[in-house]
Amino acid sequence: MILAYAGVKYDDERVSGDAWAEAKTRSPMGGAPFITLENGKAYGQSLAMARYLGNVHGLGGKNAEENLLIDMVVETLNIDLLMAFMKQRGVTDEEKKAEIVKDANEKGAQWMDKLNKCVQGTDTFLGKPQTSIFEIFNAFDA
Ligand SMILES: N[C@@H](CCC(=O)N[C@@H](CS)C(=O)NCC(=O)O)C(=O)O
Repeated sequence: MILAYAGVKYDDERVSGDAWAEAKTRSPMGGAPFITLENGKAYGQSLAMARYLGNVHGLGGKNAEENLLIDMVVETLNIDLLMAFMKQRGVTDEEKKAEIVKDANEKGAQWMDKLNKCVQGTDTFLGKPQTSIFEIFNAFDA
């Protein structure tokens, strides 16, 4: 999405089955996603890749404090919120599962509200003043 947003040419390799078994051997951590740069070196970890591509294509913060704010938002959504929903993995009791989802939704709403307050008045996100976290999250989730 970062490369598409930045208008950069890239190969989007989507694999499954035997093709994934082969691609896995090229992944530095053995998982997906991973990126192979023009110099042939491959790197993994989605957030590290996003941070790198954001910095390379002018979507990073303008200074260390802006990067701190960006990382705070990204880690809240992509680690804490994701983990809250992931807790339902392997849970077979439907009632317990519903409880986990309810808890994750409640936490998510609280965190979104807090993050929205933190970005008000900043122009850090996609260069737009006061762009709502909800807009960004919804755009990436679409
Ligand atoms: N923290 C890593 C997680 C990577 C990960 O768990 N990838 C899974 C898919 S979501 C994977 O490659 N599973 C298949 C495998 O390990 O063979 C990231 O954000 O990139």
